[in-house]
Formats: sequence, structure tokens, C-alpha cells
Amino acid sequence: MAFAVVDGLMPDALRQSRYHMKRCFARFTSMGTRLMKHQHLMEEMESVIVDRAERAKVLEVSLGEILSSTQEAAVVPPYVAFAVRYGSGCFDYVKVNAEDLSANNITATEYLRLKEMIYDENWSKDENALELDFRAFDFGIPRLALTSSVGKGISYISKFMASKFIGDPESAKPLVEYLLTLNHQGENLMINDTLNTVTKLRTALIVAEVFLSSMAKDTPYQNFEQRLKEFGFEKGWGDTAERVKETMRMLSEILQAPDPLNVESLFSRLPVIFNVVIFSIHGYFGQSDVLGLPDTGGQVVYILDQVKALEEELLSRIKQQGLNVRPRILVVTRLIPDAQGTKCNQEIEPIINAKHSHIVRVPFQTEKGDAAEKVLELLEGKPDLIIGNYTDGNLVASLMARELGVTLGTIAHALEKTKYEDSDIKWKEFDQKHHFSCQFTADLIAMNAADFVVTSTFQEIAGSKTRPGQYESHTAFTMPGLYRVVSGIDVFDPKFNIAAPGADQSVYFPFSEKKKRFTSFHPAIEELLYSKDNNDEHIGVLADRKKPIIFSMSRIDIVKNITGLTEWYGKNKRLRDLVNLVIVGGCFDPSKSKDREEMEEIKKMHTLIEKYQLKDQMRWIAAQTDRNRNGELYRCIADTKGAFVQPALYEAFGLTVIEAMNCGLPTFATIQGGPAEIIVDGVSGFHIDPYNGDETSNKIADFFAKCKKHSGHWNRMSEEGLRRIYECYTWNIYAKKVLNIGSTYGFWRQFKKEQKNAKLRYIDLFYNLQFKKMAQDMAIKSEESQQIPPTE
Ligand code: UDP
Ligand code: LCN
Repeated sequence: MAFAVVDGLMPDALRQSRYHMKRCFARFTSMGTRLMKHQHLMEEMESVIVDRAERAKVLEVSLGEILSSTQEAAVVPPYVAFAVRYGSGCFDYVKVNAEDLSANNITATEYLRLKEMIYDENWSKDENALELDFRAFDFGIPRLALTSSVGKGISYISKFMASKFIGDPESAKPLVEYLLTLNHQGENLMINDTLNTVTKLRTALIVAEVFLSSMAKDTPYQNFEQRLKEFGFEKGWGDTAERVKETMRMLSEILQAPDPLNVESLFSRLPVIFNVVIFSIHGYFGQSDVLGLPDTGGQVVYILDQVKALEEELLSRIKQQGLNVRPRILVVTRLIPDAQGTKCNQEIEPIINAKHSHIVRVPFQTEKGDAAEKVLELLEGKPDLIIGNYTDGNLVASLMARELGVTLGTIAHALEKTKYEDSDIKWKEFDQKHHFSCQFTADLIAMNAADFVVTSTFQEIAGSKTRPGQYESHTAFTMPGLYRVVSGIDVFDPKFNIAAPGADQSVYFPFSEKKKRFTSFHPAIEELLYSKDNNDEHIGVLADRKKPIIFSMSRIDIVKNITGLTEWYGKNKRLRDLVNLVIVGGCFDPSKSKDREEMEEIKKMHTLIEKYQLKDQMRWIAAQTDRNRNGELYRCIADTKGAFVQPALYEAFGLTVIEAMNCGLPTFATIQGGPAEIIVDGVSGFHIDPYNGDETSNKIADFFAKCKKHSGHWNRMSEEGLRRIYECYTWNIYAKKVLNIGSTYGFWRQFKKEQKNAKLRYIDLFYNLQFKKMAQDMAIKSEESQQIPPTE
């Protein structure tokens, strides 16, 4: 594929439309060095080839193919270098000489150096500039080839492992050695030293199976524990004779003729994970009164729900393994001494609705604040799995996992790099405010150190046809003056796994489950939606309460685009005649907001309400923190036969989409980001284009018009939404996947020890020589800037 672009298509293209191309390239280079984006290239090409038919010809034949796949081009006259993204995670770099139209494939380094010429010519020529290539350490690691396999790492790892176990009997030796290491607080699990070869284990398994066949299926493990011990088996195989026999059969089959399904199933049963540490260190991490405080959106919900689901699944697995062990999950976060009335200054807080899980707050800012010591003390030993969240949490998690030698998973549903255009090449402009130099360095360290990466969607890894994924944007990039990354992460690495979150189904359940409904909230919700007064909690009145409600709930920031939804509604008379609009989020007084962006959005909301005279058709309710009441609110909206609308300009995943669908509310959600995968358009909900308000508001209006005509349409959509949730988006599915992944990759990292160690050594260097210094400088700079008295 790589060379097809240049050796085939490009020279051809150049020959065929030489005249037009020359003019295009002359135009591209006419303004000197610059970086051009896809849109920009297309516009300039259109202005050069004015004739539509001519343009279509050129576009169809050749140049179009390159231009339409080009993400950006570095123009350094007489050259134009294209970064051509011919598929998710697949880039080619092509350099064209604008004068004679000669074209060559170039390497990522060459492309990035040309790009650097635009911003920092001296540095781009510096032969000693730091260049990073993490892929160089991926020797021996299988690389996926198909885009359709991206994010399904665990299935492929199981296949690779199965293929490695094939051959002479001793090829499965690493598996036996691994089983020998399994223990809980020093007590052997699964097998003991007497079964230290494949042959011995195989024979013992056959004998044990015969022995177990004579027993009633439900015979408890304790009844035959002693006998199995004599064969060399320890606890962990199962709680009944049947379960033990099944697990033994899986292993026997793997030792006889390995197949990936048995490998995957075996690892889902092994007693490997009991104690988990999850890092979430930025923002206020608490269970109440934190919503609306800095950095506390869906992430806190995501982690708390996740902990409960993981604990439940751990308890069920441990029971099925026949063990009597108490699992522990610690969410480690930072202690905030001045906690503004929240519990974020409390060192340990039990997690509500969990039995063995706690939030642990460590004062990250003091010299003494060593999280590792605290974790070891509380768990009375090492954790079995460490999971990081977001840039800072992932970095700390990677350091602790390195220190303790524990399996590491990282998660970051939203990475910083793609939030701002050209955040890498223009990093110096942003650094004082956003510290991108440290952020991107931390991200590179954590994602490369991770044994596995959990993402909520495919697009998070490898994007869509038009938009590169968040991880993908770390493939190759450069920060002139700092370092150049020729291979930062590979989206085809089997470490990537998609495990989408769910919504707490004791809170978000279908409106039709009448007996479970939280009816005690109904008077308050009635007041919230329909009372006639305007106050601090709500403004606007729904004059015609017979109409269904379209509902949205989020923080009020630009990217959530609540103002967009308000405007689409305001403009579309047909939609306004069909439904009312209810928004939950933010507050009404911009001066009460601490966030400049939110202030602007709040002001804009008021302007739109005024401009489109929405006071009788729209209710704006301030941010709501009671999730039980919110769950009932979604259901009350469903009672009106309404819909949920998620209008974001970009949404990494979108928990509200899942919450609404769980409540049986038909949902319209942005095509930009995760919701595009959650919903199958027209089947389990609808996609909307936030950049095309008219089309979107008409799509919503069409739905309600159809519901008026066909009474079953609304119910069908509601049921299909629920079906989609139950099939793919529950916390139970998530917990099972994450624990299977943790267990499988725990073995995989041992299996690939040499490669892993080499990479970790490289990461150590990068951390010690680069990151530490940058972080120190950043801390000094921010201290200094705090000391400078403000100027007028
Ligand atoms: N939420 C809430 N009250 C509000 C706004 C939002 O409880 O006024 C909750 C919402 O129910 C969801 C979370 O905050 O659980 C937002 O998560 P999402 O993934 O939609 O967006 P994020 O804020 O993480 O970007
Ligand atoms: C961060 C986001 O931006 C949301 O899209 C997610 O739903 C949330 O985290 C929880 O994963």
C-alpha cells in the first residue's frame, strides 16, 4: 500500500493532469512556507481549477485521491510534502517538487523535518535533535494488519499465545511456569511444585479428570480438596466438582492442541486478580457535591460505577474459583486540603454501594506523599492490577506499576492532543497555559508502558474516515525545540482493547418498569419541569404541556454545544410546534461561573432565548447533582414520549447517551465521536450532525411527525435503544472484559519479558532525562508566575 501512492498513482496523476497540477502546486507554494490542512488544500485547488467539469476530472482521476486523503501538507518551496492518511492509522508521506512535479515517498522523519522548517528552521536542521521511536522496541510483538481488528487485542493475543503453545510438548512450558507463580498472599494456587513440567501436568490433569467424573457435579471443592492436593493441584480451579473439571478440561485441551477460545476462557477463570488500584488524580474525586467542580464530569461517574461493577465481578469470580478471598479496590486520588465543603480532604472514604472498595486520598503535593507506600500498607501487599485514568493518572499508574512490577492498564477517553489544532507543532504557544510539553510526554510514557489500553470506542483509537483517532494522533508528531516522535504509538498494537462503559442500571432503568420507578421524586420533577415560576433552579415555562419533550443534559461548555441545540430548536418552527425543549446544565448567572468559556455560553443561552422568543416553549434547568432524581427525570421525559438529544461538536464517549437509552428514551446523538458507535443510525437511535443544524432539527422533527402518525414508532425506537444497550453497553460486560484483559495481559507481559524490559528501559530514560526536568521547570515557572504581581 505504502508505495502505491507514489510509484503508481502519483506519477500517473502528474502526467495526466500536468497542466492543472502545475498551477495547483504553484498556488500552494506561492505564499512561502506554511502548513496547509485538508480543507485548505481543497479550497485552493478549487480556486485554481474553476471549471467544475475539469475539476471533477482531475479529482476523480488522481490528484483528488491524494488530496482527499491528505490530512495536512507542509509547504516548503519548492516542495509540498503530504501526510496522506489512506486508512485509520495508515500514513504515507509524499514529497512533490512543485517545479518539475517529481514525487517521492519520504519517511516520517523527513516529513516531520519539513514541517519543522515552517516553525523552527534551526531546530529542524539540528542533527542532534531528540528523535523518539517506540516501535523500535516492538520486536517479537505481533502487529495486527486489519483495521477491523484494531481494539480487539485480547482475541488476537489469545490466538498468538495458542500458536506459541503448539509444537513440542515443552512449548507450553511458559504457561506451566506462570501457573506455578500464582498465589494469594503466599499461598499457592492452581498447582504446586510437583507439577513443574508440561508432561507431569498433563498426566495429572488426566488422572484428576477421571477422579472428578465419579463425583456428583455439585460436590463442593472442600470435599475433594485433599485428594486433588495429592495429585499436585491447589485451590483456584473451581467451587464444585463440575467447575473444577471444566477448567481442567480447558487446560488439558490447550496442552493437547491449543486453540484461542480455550486460551481466552482459561484466562478468564484463572485466579489472578484480587486487588486493583485505580488512579484518578486530577480534579475533585468524591461521591457527592463534586459535580460542577473543576474536572468532575463523567470521569468520576465512570470510575465509581466501574469500581462497583469490577467488585461485583471479582466477588462472583472468586466464589466460582472456590476461594475465600476478599477483593480490594482502591481508587487513589489526591487529597485536597481546602476541599470546599466536599470530602476531598478525607484520607479514606468507603465507596457507596460497594463492600470492599475505597477512595484513598494521598497528598501528592508533599514530599512525604508516597502513594506506593500507602497502597502497600492498605492492601497488605502488592496490587494485582493497576489502572490509570487520564494523562496524570496514567503517568502515576505507570510509575507505580514499574516500581512494583505489576500489570498496567491505562484509560483516557479524552486525550489532550487532539483538543487543539496543531497543539504539537505550536506547543510553545500553548505551553504556559496547558503544559502540553509535559502532557504529551506523560501520555507517550504511559501508553507505551501500558500492558494494555482500554478505550470506550474504536474511534478513540483509530478515528473515523475523516478524523484521526486520539491515540492515532500520537503516531508521528513533532514539537520543535523539544523532540520529534517518529513512532509514538501504533494503533495496530494488540494492546488496544475496546471496553465501553455502561450506566448504573439501578439508577437508569426503563420508564416502563413501573414498579421500580422512583415515584417519590415525581412532585419535585413536576415542579422542575412545569411550575410557572422562574427562579435559581429553572427559567422558561412549558406553556403547552401536552407536547413531548426533547431533553439534553450536560456541562455548559462550547464543545457540548447546548447553545447549538437551542438555536436549532429556535429556528425550526415545525420542531417547535411538535415538541418542547428542556435543558439541564450550568447556571443562569454568568458571574457565578468560574469558567470563562462557561460564562460565554451562559450569556449566549440568554441571547438565544431572547432572540427566538423561547420563554414559553423551553425550560432551562440548572445543573442537577442527584443522580437518582436524574434517572427519574429521564424516565419522566420518556413518559411524555419525548427524546434525548446529545448535540456535542465532539464527544469522546457520552455517558448521557447511555443513560437516556437505558431509560428507554429514543436518542439523537452527535456523529462526532463515541455516540456514532453507540447508536446504529435509524435502528437504535439517530445520528445527528452538529455542524448541520437545519438537517438535524428536521431529522428530529421528522421523527416526532412520524410518531404522531404511527403510534408504534416511538415504542419501537425505545425498545431498539434498550436492546442495543443490553447487547453492548452494560457495566457487567465491561467488568468481565476488563478482568479478562487484565488476566490475559498479565501472562502476556511475562511471556514477552525481554521485549517489555527493553521498552521499559527506553521509557525510563525518557522519563528521567526528559520528563522530570520538564516537570520541574514547569513547576518553577508556575510558582514564579504566581509571585509576579499582576500588571494593569
Ligand atoms: N450530569 C449530571 N448533572 C448535570 C450534567 C451532567 O449529573 O447537570 C452527569 C450525567 O448524567 C453524566 C455525566 O454527568 O453521568 C456527564 O458525562 P458525559 O460522559 O456525558 O460527559 P462529560 O461531562 O464527562 O464530558
Ligand atoms: C470523558 C468524556 O469526554 C466523555 O465523553 C465520557 O463519556 C466520559 O469521560 C466518561 O468516560
